[in-house]
Amino acid sequence: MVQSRNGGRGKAKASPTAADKIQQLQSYADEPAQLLTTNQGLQIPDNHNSLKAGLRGPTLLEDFILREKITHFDHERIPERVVHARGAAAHGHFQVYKALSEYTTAQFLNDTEARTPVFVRFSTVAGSRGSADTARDVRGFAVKFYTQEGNYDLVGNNMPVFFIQDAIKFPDLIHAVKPEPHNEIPQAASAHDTFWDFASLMPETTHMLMWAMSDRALPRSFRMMEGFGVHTFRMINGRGESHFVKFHWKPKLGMHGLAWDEAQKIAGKDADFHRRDLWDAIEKGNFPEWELGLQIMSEDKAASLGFDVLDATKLIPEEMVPVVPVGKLVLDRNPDNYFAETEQVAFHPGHLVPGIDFTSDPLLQGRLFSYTDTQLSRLGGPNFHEIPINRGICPVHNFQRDGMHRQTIGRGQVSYEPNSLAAGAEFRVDGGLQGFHSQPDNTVEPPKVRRRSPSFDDHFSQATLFWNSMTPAEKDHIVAAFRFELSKVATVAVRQRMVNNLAHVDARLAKRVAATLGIEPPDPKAAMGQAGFRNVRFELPIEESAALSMAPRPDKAGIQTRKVAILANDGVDVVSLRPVQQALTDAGAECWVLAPRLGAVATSGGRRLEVAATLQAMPSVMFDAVLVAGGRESAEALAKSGDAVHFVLEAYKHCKPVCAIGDGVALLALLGIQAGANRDALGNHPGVVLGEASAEAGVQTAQDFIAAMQLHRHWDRPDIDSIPA
Ligand code: HDD
Repeated sequence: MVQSRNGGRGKAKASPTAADKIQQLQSYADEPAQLLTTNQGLQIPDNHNSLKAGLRGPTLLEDFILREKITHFDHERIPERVVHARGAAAHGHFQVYKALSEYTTAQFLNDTEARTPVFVRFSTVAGSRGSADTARDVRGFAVKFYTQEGNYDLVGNNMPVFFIQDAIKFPDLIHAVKPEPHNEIPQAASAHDTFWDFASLMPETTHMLMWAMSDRALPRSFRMMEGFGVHTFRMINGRGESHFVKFHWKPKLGMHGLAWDEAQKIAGKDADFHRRDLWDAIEKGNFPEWELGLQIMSEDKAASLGFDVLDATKLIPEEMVPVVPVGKLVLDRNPDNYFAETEQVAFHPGHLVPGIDFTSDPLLQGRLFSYTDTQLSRLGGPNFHEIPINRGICPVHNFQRDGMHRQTIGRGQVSYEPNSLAAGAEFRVDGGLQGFHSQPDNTVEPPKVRRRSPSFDDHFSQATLFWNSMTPAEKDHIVAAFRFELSKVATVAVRQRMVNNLAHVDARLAKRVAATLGIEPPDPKAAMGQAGFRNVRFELPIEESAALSMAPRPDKAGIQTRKVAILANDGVDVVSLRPVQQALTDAGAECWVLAPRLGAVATSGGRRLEVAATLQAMPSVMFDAVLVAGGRESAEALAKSGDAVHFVLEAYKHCKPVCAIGDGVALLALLGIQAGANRDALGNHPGVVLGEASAEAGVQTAQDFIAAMQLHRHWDRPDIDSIPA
């Protein structure tokens, strides 16, 4: 007897391809353009009228067509994920550059020919399924590899550390950050009393709080953020040798963030901002890519780092153990159906393949229980692995049976092992398998204890490392974020306790945060008196780590897929605009002509320039850069339009590259952008490009604008608070 979770659909092959998974999924897809039927296959005669006792009479209970339809509708919701409820996902593949046999037996990390199919789901953590994408939050980065040896899930985040050290605190953490239980306010926001109450009483959260208050919590796009496995895992090679490993995903498009004011506005203007961005990029063939990087170290090396690698509030600085690129992840296909795929996909850090193993990290250990458990209530029973998106593409055989929604038809008399009655189809156990539980030191130290290891006691040194690694602009953003969040905390004592803790990260940080909160200056000694506070700092050999900063650097990928708004009105000069627009398009940017109305605007040469969207429908927060086209009449009309003025000022305030051509420059001057204020020490306006109104000047204007766009944002723009937008 052979039970297969492939359900007879698709055979296991030596090296599965992305096509295998697609084929498997498509065998479940419905056929288009068919006659409507009931679930029993009966053709539906009329889908507009229920069966009634007379034309104006009551509906009859016997109308089983009505009842079936309504009943199904009544039950079409399932519980949303208790965390990470809001997400977006895509299919793709992973390919390793070079066999990693020195470290792992995992087939998908050894076969350089294999394009392992993957399904990747990105998410926010705190908000519910209908919340906005751009909330200040951690982002989930969960990857399911459908390997020939079974499914492997790398269930990570876009930050390399976590708030807590032991899974037993996870329900408390999540209850504190979720909307408060008495009034269910606020949605998808940590800026409220219960979160900061908990955080301030749990100093182990401090390092992660620094990340959560940084621009990492406001990604410009899922495509432009890093991912991390967070925990230290193990890799086991063919000789049974174990190495510790940390997983990193490095985005091809570089790392970029939004301004906080911008993120909040996007939440209202386009709550699906990240979801749409991922979907559109894939539809247009701009397939997002990440490199998988590994920090691999021997257990001796790990023991010499000076902190405990089993503590998930610690990262391993890249200066101490370099990240080695080992393979590439490409997302190239959108799901066919959100519910069937993105909603029903079930990840689990314990879905491992031989050659990759977990460690005793107490946060990870708790996760190993939680994920299967949560699927039972979310997906309605123990057979969620049979849902198409969760099925492996290798055969599955075992004697588990029955349960809600079981689909596999187990054949024969036998559902136990060992047996002698299965007539040649008995399932065997391969005693030669390497990997799980085979690592050399898989022993436990007696006695049982319910205590934290003293090696987990340092809660501040890596928070300080993070702070020290930030640029001045990044530090400003972190201070502003703490101020914003804590200003929403009504309880003064919570605000005070939090800045007292921050004084142990950096005295200036704490002082700056405290300055606008109506509280006493930070008192580090008061923090030390609190329960749970450990006055311990382990020595780190470095004071800063460049890899922690998101400081703008010109991207290798240039300006691909960046969105540029071109503001125009009747009288626009397309002669000077065209070469710039062409160069931007050639460099991979998307140009949108915006005007106060749809259709077209009249050019100064008497032609038509097609308009892509109105200024009102696509406000500045939807774009990465702004170009004010030339043409006197156009520039004057834009200057009179409150929407256009606000558009440019807002983009400028959000530190986006701004370019003006010819008469468009006058608009910038009018807004004060070209006047005395907001200049840097060299007298320049960072990221502002002024172009002359001629076709010849276009090449230079485009070059300068592209260079400004490669930096993505000009966070060092001076006096930005003075901009009224
Ligand atoms: Fe978790 C979902 C990532 C700690 C319990 N988690 C979930 C998802 C991601 C993470 C990306 C969404 C997966 C998806 O898209 O379906 N979680 C993390 C990371 C953690 C972490 C990186 C720390 C390093 N999680 C964590 C702990 C617990 C959980 C300590 C419980 C003890 N997480 C869950 C869960 C979820 C989940 C309740 C909700 C939905 C699901 O699992 O499938 O089991």
